[in-house]
Amino acid sequence: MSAVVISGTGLYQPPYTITNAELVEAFNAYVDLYNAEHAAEIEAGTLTALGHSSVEFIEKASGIQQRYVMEKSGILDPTRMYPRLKPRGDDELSILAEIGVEAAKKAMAAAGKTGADIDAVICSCSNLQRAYPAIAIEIQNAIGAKGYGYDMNVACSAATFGLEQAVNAIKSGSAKCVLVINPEITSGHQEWRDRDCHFIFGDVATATIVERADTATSSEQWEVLGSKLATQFSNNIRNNFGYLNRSEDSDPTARDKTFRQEGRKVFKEVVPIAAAHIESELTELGLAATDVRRYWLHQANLSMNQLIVKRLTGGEVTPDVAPLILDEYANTSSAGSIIAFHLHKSDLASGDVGVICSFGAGYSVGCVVVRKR
Ligand code: CO8
Repeated sequence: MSAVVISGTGLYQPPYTITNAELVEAFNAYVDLYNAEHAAEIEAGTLTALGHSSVEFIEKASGIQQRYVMEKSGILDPTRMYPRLKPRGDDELSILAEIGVEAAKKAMAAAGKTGADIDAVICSCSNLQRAYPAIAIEIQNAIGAKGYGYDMNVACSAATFGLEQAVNAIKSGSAKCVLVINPEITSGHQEWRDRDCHFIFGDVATATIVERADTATSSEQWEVLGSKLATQFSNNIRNNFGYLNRSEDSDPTARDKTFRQEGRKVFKEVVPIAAAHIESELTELGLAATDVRRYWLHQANLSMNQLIVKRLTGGEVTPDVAPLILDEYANTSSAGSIIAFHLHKSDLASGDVGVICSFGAGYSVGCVVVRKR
């Protein structure tokens, strides 16, 4: 059996940025409006006044400086606080497929492939736009790929889980060249009115080409040495939006229908899970954490990533060992570790080993160990 390689990656970056200063200004205007509107209840003690957000808090707690979004005027409108996206007809490419196609084109160019070379498309992300038809099948059609396509969702770990499915499809012979896409329009399901999380997410799309080594022709190839996936149920990151909301007669705009989390608990519980998970996969492959030249980690929180790598290597955690992209992109859910891999892999030498690792809601954790050819 031929080895399996990652032969190309691609990144689509949305057209708008929102800085922390812009975000906080809009959020604080929303808070002032809310508190003024509910002044009587707040005065009577039946409602708690909302507090202002601050740029200093966001930067210190998360490391995030800005985020990219598909549309910003709606998010920054204190009377709205979510994006304004134009509805599209059934005969138009849907927005999630569109950004997936843009990332896919770049990944295919990097891998030296055309749509006709692709025989499986996996769209793996946190926030799928609709129930069916699968976004992956729409993308398969748009790029002229053969074979089959399907959607999957493992929240922030969707990319590494998707990569393992791609590797397995190639190993089993059900595909020869797989396109894995992670289109994330997190702004649609982010709760921009909640101070605890309004700064966390950004929009983006990434794409990865996984194929048999004996068909790969690109100048940069990464052999997949192994991968490991794990899940452990937790309610600490949850979103109850879903197809039964109507039948349950529940309010579609209620707080539980967008992203919510117990951030502190997530931080504390996921750091040891992720570190132990990476270590166990490296051990199975006969590698030590210090043999790893670079860690491309999920991008949720700067301190979280530093702690994970520190636990693993015991050494100093420099951006060279664990590159940071969340300062510019924020948390892009499944796409974060792939953005880090895409932007910070070319300087490594042949033979260097790296780990792509994601972690998040579920809980879910996935790692893919790669070696540059
Ligand atoms: N401005 C000022 N003060 C604030 C703000 C703010 N914006 N937010 C909170 N505070 C206050 C709090 O109220 C609290 O006050 P008090 O001490 O009086 O109670 C104080 O600041 C400290 O708050 P926290 O304890 O919440 O602050 P932390 O230091 O823990 O930082 C973080 C918060 C940054 C959220 C941090 O906990 C964190 O990064 N945790 C890890 C989160 C994580 O990795 N989550 C992964 C989720 S993503 C995922 O799995 C995919 C989901 C699908 C994507 C959906 C897209 C929409």
